[in-house]
Amino acid sequence: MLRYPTSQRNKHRITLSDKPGNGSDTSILTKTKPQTKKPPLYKVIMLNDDYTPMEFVVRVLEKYFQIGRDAAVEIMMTVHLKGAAVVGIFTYEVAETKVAAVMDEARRHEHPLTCRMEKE
Ligand code: TYC
Repeated sequence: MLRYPTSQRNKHRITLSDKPGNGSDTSILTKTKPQTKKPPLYKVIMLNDDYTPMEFVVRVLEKYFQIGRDAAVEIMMTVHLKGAAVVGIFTYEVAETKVAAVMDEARRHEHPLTCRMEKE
């Protein structure tokens, strides 16, 4: 059995013996790992279609993803030629908001433009 040296033992143990009405030495083992958990990330993926105008896609990329004109044209062309491209990586709520905004803008202009989110 692997044991910590006496000085390290019970380092992460919180004793509740001073709790009123509790004369026992009840204790809780806490996590040793530092709490630096990163949130899960989601890719936002733009999909190609045959009808959405190229200029509309470029404008959407500029407006909702803060992508500059040249990069937006490049990403749009990647989608057009390859069928799809990742346009950004975000936390769940941000990705969900961007997908909804793009889909809504497309719907309002009656374009079939679609984008999805996918867990990294
Ligand atoms: N394929 C479209 C066209 O030829 C352009 C396009 C690009 C559409 C990217 C969607 O996500 C897209 N007009």
